[in-house]
Amino acid sequence: MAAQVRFQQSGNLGWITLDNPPVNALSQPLRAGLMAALEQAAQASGLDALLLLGTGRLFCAGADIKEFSAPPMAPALPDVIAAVEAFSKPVIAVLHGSALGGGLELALGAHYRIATTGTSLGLPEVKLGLLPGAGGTQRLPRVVGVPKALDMIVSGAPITGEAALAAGLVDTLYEGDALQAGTAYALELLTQGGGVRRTGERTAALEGNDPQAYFSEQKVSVEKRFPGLYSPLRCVMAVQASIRLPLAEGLKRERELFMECLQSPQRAGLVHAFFAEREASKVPGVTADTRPRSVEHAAVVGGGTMGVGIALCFANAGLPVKLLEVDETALARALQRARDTYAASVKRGSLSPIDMEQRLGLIEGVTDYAALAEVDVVVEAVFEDMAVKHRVFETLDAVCKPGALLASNTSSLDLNEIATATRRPEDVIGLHFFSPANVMRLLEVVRGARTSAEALATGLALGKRLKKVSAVVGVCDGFVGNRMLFQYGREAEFLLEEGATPEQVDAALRSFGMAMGPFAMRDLSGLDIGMAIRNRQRQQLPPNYPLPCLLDLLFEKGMLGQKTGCGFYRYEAGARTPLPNPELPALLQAASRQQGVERRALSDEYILDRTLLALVNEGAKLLDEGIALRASDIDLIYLNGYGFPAFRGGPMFYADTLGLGTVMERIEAFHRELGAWWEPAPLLQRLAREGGTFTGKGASA
Ligand code: T1G
Repeated sequence: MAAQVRFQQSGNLGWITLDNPPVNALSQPLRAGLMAALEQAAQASGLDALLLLGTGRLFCAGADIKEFSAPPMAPALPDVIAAVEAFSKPVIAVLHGSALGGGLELALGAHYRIATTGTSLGLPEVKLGLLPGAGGTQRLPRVVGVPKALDMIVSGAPITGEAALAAGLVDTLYEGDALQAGTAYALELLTQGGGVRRTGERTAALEGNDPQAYFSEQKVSVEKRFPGLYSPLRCVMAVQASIRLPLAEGLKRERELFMECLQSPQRAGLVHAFFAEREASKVPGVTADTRPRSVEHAAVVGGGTMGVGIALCFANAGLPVKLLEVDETALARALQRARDTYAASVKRGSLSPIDMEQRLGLIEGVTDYAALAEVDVVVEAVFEDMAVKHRVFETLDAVCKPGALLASNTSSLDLNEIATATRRPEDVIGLHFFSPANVMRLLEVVRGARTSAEALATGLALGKRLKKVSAVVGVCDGFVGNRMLFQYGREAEFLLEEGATPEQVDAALRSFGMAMGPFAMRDLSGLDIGMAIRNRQRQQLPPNYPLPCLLDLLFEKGMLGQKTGCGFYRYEAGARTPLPNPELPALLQAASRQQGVERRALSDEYILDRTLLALVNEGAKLLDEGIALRASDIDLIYLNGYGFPAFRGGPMFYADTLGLGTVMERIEAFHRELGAWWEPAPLLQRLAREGGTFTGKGASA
């Protein structure tokens, strides 16, 4: 349905309604409609007050993000908001659901604001690599004061209606119908002689602070909180203008800074990440008519680190969950782990003791499979061994009710093989959580060859309920995330045998924006895990696919990473800070000799290409094989499960910003130099030849 804006009047009261499903985004037609409706209202006779309302489930989600890569189209949102503020009669914004970004800026142009308790009010532009570009950095400080405004703008975090009332951002809270509440408020306002109250005529307060010193501190703090990010600092600079300049000048300064952010490649990456998260929920074969099954009771088989983490996910979502272990001793250990995990959150202040007990009350320890007979979903999280998983699924198949979703948390074993242990392969799915499962947002939903659309829809709905970011993947060794990680980790290790040090490789990737370098990450997860995978690969790989030998040398010395105090790095007892491992230089030399490689100096750029393009090439192969549905799903997986910097958009988006012709040249050079591992993916070859991109966005995205 086309976007539309309606002006209506009853007696001395008028109201303008935004109607642009699904979120009343302020697209060009909606902005033009608003200007026309304001003109109508100005001409209306006998009008004493004007309401602004949004149809549907929320007031307004802000500017239309889809318009950012197109040239700006009049009327610009700041001009629309200026027209609202200049209106000759009191304008009241009646908020519900969400008032975000330009939606809240529109409400700030109104003279009064009322909201329901649960309304979410925020300026999340910084999460898109932007800053509020329609007056938010100038008007919000004038309403709630500089410190509160700065906190909201730099964090991008929304506040509730109640918090907004306390901050003075809304004038009152209401319940029930927005139009009725707005009408009642307007009539009461007029009775009390309330008139226009223009935000722009107020001053931004910074009580008791020396502005120069305050903003200098804020800039330092923001640089520390958001290293490498472009827009947070500009948010501070824009808010600073609100106390130095009158509104008109401040808006000009805001616009300059907004345009700088809009042109930044970081905005392109972050906007891509925003849409990637929403695109991932669109899965072939799963339509709006595919009804997910109801999930009210869950179970987890296996009370190890992952099993307990998964059980906490269910408890955190308010779902009762049975946690099954083999015997009382193992069960007691698992339940204690759950309690300790929550206790750590209470200690940090992120969970109340009452909530802790309430959530623990949802976790019931059991040792008999019969207790799982009525649950709606079971997640198996036992040892990564096919025989063990077969036994578990045979038992679940015998015990669980028809229609129960039987999920495996396996990180790389063949889900189709696991499904053969049951008579209901259509109900078998993979739910690959990432450790720690109760913290990491990513969930790979693994679609088996015979997984039904309904089971898949149920898995996706469950992921949303657990507040996970889900991506559907096909069955292969390592699915999407880990299969790409194998390539990345192997290349990083080869670089150590060719001349680099762990410190250099990790620093290069951290400066690129990775949350953690590959060697610090492997010390954290434990080198024994990598060794088990390496041994399996050795048995499977043809001879022209060489493997590094350094890991074996470390493993032979019992250097398994943090768990033994020493791996690629050394760790003081009880500490996690990576320190140089004094024995490593000799091991690097030994590995180079064993591989017959002459050590040489490697540049950071070379290190980045060897590691990041290994991700890109494997991602392209996963797309070729249909294991990943779309490039943005791969990006979503890497942003939410592997610490890839969101402002880069993800490995596939990053490749697009380099240009696939350039990427192809570099990979072909590696192929010539390094052999079979660097065979360019067919999709990459085709796109590079055709001048295409993985994500449909080029460098100028
Ligand atoms: N523009 C365009 N499309 C949007 C949109 C937006 N602002 N917000 C949501 N959508 C689409 C989304 O892609 C999805 O599409 C559908 O709406 C439902 O969204 C000048 C420059 C409001 C909390 O950052 O946070 O204002 O997949 O699945 O879970 O200063 O949407 O159906 O095709 O997320 O109920 C600032 C972004 C913009 C808010 C609702 N505003 N949106 O969540 O639904 S920049 C934001 C959200 C700006 C000004 C600046 C959420 C939501 P599809 P959904 P939801």
